[in-house]
Amino acid sequence: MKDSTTLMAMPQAPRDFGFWRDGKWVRGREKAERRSPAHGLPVTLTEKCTLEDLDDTVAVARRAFEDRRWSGLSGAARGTVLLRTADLLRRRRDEIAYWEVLENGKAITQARGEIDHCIACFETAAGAARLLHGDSFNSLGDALFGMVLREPVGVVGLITPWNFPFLILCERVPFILASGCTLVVKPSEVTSATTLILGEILTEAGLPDGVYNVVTGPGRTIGQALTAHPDVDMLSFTGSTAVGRSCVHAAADSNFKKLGLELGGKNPIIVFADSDLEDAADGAAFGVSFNSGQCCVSSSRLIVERSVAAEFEKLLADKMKKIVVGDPLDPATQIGAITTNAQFDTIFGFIERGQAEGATVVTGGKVLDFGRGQYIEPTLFSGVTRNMAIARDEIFGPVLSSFHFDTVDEAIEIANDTVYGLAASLWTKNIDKALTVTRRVRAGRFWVNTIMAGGPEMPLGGFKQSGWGRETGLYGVEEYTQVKSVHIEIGKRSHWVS
Ligand code: TXE
Repeated sequence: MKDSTTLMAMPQAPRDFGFWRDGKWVRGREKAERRSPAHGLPVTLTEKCTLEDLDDTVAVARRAFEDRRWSGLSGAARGTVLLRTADLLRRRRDEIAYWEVLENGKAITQARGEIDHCIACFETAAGAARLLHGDSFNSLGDALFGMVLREPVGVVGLITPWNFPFLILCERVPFILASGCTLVVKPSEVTSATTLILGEILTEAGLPDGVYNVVTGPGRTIGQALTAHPDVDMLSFTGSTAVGRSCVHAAADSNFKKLGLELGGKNPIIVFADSDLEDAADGAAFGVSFNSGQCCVSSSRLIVERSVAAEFEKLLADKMKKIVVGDPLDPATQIGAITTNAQFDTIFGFIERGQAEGATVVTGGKVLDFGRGQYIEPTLFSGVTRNMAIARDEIFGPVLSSFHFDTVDEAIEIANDTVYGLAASLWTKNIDKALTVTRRVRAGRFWVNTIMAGGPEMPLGGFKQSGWGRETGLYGVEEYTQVKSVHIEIGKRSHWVS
């Protein structure tokens, strides 16, 4: 780790945030302190909202929806606010990236790249707001005409996690706003800063008060109450599969609110012998280590053709050893700290369990001690069997388990041997294999000869226990709409009662 004087400075004192309601800051509740996971120092203070705060905030979002101050505008007018937001984000890019790093522990260069992606989300959604449309049926006979309207679903509750606090927010908020909905957002209690800053920015961009609101506080109180709230029309949740399941129960027990869920993954990266092995090794090193592996689409299972397995694992291990782990405020750092103590214990627990169950560490496996913060080396396991915990469970850390195959069918069978279906990556120069595997592996996002590529034009979301619904692109706007069928009679009615 470099001398701290060569790095960006830490804040003198923790930044003190209110929560964001009806276009202004609200303060005065008990405070929660967040310490930087990379430095161990306090960086932010946020409000612990009460259940009454939540009710009041949902009521604000409800009023803003019912009086049509936002949904009543044209798509073009909504798009203009989203484009202005993109401009303001561009101006405040470095500031937002800085707070993201301090609360999350991710590398500063990565965080800046994420803000660029967020800007692109707002720009894409601005266009989508203008393009959103329904359908018509001119095929119902001369006496009847049919229209299908898309209407905003209403008040949306949005619960986001700590791994990509701003990116996951921006893969949803602009698309929800494009649809005409209003929002109550509950960010993770450890990474709330940038979600709150977005409130200020949206208001400056001209978003009417009460359309975007943020409550802060623990998931098990405020988050849980939002999932069960009878006046929330739709809940979008990104986080653990266990809490996702509790959202389904809460929706059923309250008002059958519509749900969007993005949950865990156990994502395969399949490498055929005919691929460019150097490219594939680089892709795998990136896929497992990016954001310290705390990514729902991180590569977690390497499935490599047996004839090249030894050569490939060596290439990959050499790459993984060269990844620069360190202080996230250092621009040279590629991966920073593990975001929470609990996640650090989870990841290290899996590394110990993998060894205890008989797998072999090819590289990594150790905690990196820089005197402060919590860091884990990118880790590759070989000799993994399919019943081991590291083969089946989401680790959510920089840990990759290697499996070997002999045939295309076997590669597909191993890839599908999971309850999850979020993402998959495939490396081959053979078009037949590429298309066959893409068609038969059950995952919501697929990358061929690349990994974690793409932009907000394309939809994202999971198959199987990885979730329900899709975010981003026109799909991501439609997700937050309801479809209404309108039947219009033409001419004189043929009477039922004579
Ligand atoms: O997630 P939680 P945690 C996975 C990953 C990780 C595990 C646990 O495997 O190791 O989940 O992480 C809010 N009702 N992912 O415990 O608890 C919470 O405040 C309503 C994958 O941090 O699911 C936060 O805002 N909300 C994932 C959000 O849920 C509740 C990203 C996520 O926290 C709640 C994160 C409740 N009862 C973790 N309890 C991905 N898909 O990217 C908590 N929350």
